[in-house]
Amino acid sequence: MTSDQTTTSTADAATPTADAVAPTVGNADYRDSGLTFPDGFIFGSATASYQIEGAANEDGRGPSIWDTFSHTPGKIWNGDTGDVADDHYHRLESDLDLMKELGLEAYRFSIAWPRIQPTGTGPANEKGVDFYVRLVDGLLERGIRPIATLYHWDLPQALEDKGGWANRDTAYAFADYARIMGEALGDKIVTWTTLNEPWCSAYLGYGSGAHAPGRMDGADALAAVHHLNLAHGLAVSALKEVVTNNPDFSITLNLHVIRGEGETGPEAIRQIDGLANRVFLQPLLQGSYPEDVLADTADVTDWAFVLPGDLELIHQPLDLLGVNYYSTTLVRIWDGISPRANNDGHKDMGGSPWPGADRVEFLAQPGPYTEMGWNIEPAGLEELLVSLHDQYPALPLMVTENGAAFADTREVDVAADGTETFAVHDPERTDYLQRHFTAAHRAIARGVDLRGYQVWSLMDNFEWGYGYSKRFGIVYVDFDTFERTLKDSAKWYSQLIATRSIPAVN
Ligand code: IFM
Repeated sequence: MTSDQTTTSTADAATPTADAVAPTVGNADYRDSGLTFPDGFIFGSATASYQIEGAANEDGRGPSIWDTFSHTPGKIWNGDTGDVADDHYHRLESDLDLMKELGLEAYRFSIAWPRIQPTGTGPANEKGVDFYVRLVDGLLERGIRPIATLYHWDLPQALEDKGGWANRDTAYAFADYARIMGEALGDKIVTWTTLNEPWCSAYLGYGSGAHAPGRMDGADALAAVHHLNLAHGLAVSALKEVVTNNPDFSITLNLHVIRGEGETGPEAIRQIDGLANRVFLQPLLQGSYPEDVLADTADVTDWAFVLPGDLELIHQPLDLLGVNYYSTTLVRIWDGISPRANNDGHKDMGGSPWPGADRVEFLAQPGPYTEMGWNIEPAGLEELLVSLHDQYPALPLMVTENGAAFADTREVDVAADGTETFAVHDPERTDYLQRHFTAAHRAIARGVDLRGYQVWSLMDNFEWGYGYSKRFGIVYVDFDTFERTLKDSAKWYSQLIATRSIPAVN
């Protein structure tokens, strides 16, 4: 396999992956306009509770691992926290109006578990539940489809104190919480997502230490992988017992599109594909763990936390798979001579997010890059969607996150009549979105059952370890006044939604 051959990251280890998908055609070709999306394709935007809500100590909300982590010196850029974030909790009605103004057909939000159960177990906090009832009712009144995620990383701190996701009990607590939310919102939610990006929860939270709770232990990270998978299965079962409206049940994964360099590329791809992709896809969709991952990680853990019957619990029928895509990954096996790059696109806090794959080296990739330093590669999205469809043809897909951070600034535009308005000119983000919507359209043209696309993110927000320094929103937030301003990319997206056709970029 040569360095310019590519593979998508989702194939079964037993299947040769390198040529599963036609080689990419490059970024330059991903700038079409005029492509029309099929009827029923759902255009929306996404956020997450800790990143936007604020009101961290209000109405009975308990502390989450992100409250603890963000208040720990040295963990977050500039010492930022989610205490206030976008103040969305207090601006719910005007934010809902903004979504309506944009023409969103769906809104993907997450529910803060510690608002519902302040210590992670026990009865529901009615004020917390009420916030999400108001949110969902507000969406439905405006004709916007609610896509609810139960867990986007804000674990109640009290559960972390008992071991967090490395403790099996957390999976059962999660199912109880899912049941509470199913009872509260069950006839109103059309798509339930159990977990957002369990890769991040497990490996960044318990392996590298870049995310809350900031632990650095490979065995704990792998235990967390399993308990998150188990939590998903138990939560789907719990929801099915209580909801009445036949919704879609889903999970969202940040699957890695992995390319290999040189002769060792295929082996490095196999290892990272196993840890990043197959360790989730295979139990969820086939009811087993990949044998090669168990072997690769045998020095880290014996996987004794997988109990008889667990895989049947995990392997629940899925109606939809959520796909979050931003960039690609380039790997090879470290030859022991060049300095090892530990940069896999996330903050380096000292631990490894790749237990058992110590010899895999992550290489810099050709640009252009977003403000995160992530390479812009729309071909990767098409490859990923096509590859998933090839492997799981009956499984509908949705892009549940895609977007980009750029260094936006708000300006005052003066019209011919002297009227002054705020504006944010973000041509790089519009260009990024145009290329990735084109990639999604191409995937549909190649037969992929792609049901929709949720742009990350509706508004600038708390970008985890990077605090407020990275702006992913299509809506600009002034973090002093909390005033919202539509960026040019938001206006472009509105036009796309209104016409269902990719607009040209001016
Ligand atoms: O902001 C995050 C989001 O919470 C999860 N997916 C990736 C985004 C950008 O880093």
